[in-house]
Amino acid sequence: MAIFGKPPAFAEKLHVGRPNIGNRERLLARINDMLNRNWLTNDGPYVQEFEKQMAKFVGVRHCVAMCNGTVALEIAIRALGLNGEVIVPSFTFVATAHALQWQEITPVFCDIDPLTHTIDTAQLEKMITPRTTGIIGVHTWGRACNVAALEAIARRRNLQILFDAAHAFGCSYKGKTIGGFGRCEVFSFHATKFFNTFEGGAVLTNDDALAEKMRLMRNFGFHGYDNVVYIGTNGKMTEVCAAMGLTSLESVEEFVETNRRNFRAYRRELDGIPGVTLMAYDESERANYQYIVVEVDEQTAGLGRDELVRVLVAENVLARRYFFPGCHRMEPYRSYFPHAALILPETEKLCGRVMVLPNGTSVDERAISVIGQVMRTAVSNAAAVRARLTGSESSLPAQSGIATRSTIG
Ligand code: T4K
Repeated sequence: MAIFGKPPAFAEKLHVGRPNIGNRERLLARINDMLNRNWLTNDGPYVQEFEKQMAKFVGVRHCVAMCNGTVALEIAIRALGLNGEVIVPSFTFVATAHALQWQEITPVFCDIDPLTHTIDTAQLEKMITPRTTGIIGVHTWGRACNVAALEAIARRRNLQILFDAAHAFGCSYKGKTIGGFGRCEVFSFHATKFFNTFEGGAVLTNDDALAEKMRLMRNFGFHGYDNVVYIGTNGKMTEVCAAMGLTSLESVEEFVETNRRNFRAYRRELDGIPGVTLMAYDESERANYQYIVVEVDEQTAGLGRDELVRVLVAENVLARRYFFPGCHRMEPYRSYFPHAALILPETEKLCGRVMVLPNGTSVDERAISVIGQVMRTAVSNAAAVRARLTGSESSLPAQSGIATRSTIG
């Protein structure tokens, strides 16, 4: 093992979130056409085509393409008129919370169900106050949250409900493609997503008026040349991003198939490693299998998640601790709600156990087999690994974004 001075298992770094690139010739041909047309952004023909195809793929009336998932969330939140407090899970990428706080709306952090990693609907009900105006459910890892329960609560308590579906493109809930639930759903097409438009995002909705409002808001609120009717921003998707999106769409089934094959290989390779559990996907639903999510039980494995991540990083496998340490432990939320951890026990537990392994077209079954062997060997030799790591803090390669719990507080 590399931590004992051997060469790393991989000469090149293996990343979580390596982009999938579709057919390069098709993409370059589209970019050439775009340059010939001299139309680069502002609701160009590729964006319009992308929106049409996306709406059809998901089976909703409207797709409003945006420059990224975060701005798409911000625009959806503003268009729905949210204010005061909005309930979100703390176990999510910080963009979900920031999209609210950016508009001076307070994200109220709710715990998760430890089995699904999505918002705990029982706790959520108790967090509703007179200031609450909405709920953002997050389909974490592409596995749908309890949409039926959330929609029922929203109806009963007169709240707006939208979904952060950043991970869930191509996934289903009760057999229906994610994208059409709640008032609207927000996708991210960032480079690290299995389906990407370089940077990009979209809001999907069946609500005609809401779609129209978001279209205006993403273009500074302009309605016609000289007439501004809303506070708006620049949320437009560019033509080159839409060209990438159209090209990615042509390969989407292939990307899913690669992810699924890799997921099954991981399932084989990690099987029976004590204390190491691979998150399952519900085979009765459609999934994109993007995230290879592993939980580490330190008692059983003899090693904690952070130790296992360090072992993998030394082998050039850049496993990530998504979503460590939880939004409630990041600024400004940590200062706003210093005691939030007390009501987020499951989030706290998961943030200390979870890691994500590389997937997508840049890994294959051979690489996965080696990753599995590294993890199995580490756990089989837990005591020696721990002793080595304890004695050699500074000799391990650093990974950006890796900090220990004690440095976070
Ligand atoms: N809601 C949720 C639930 C989300 O997960 C996200 C984004 C959003 C909302 C917001 O959507 P966007 O505004 O991003 O569209 C990454 C992504 O930047 C972010 O999109 C994603 N979630 C999040 C889960 O992961 P980082 O900070 O971990 O990215 P970074 O730069 O460390 O990249 C990850 C790995 O990918 C690296 O090891 C290198 C590799 N990589 C990355 C890029 C950009 C490449 O190999 N090539 C590349 O071009 O956030």
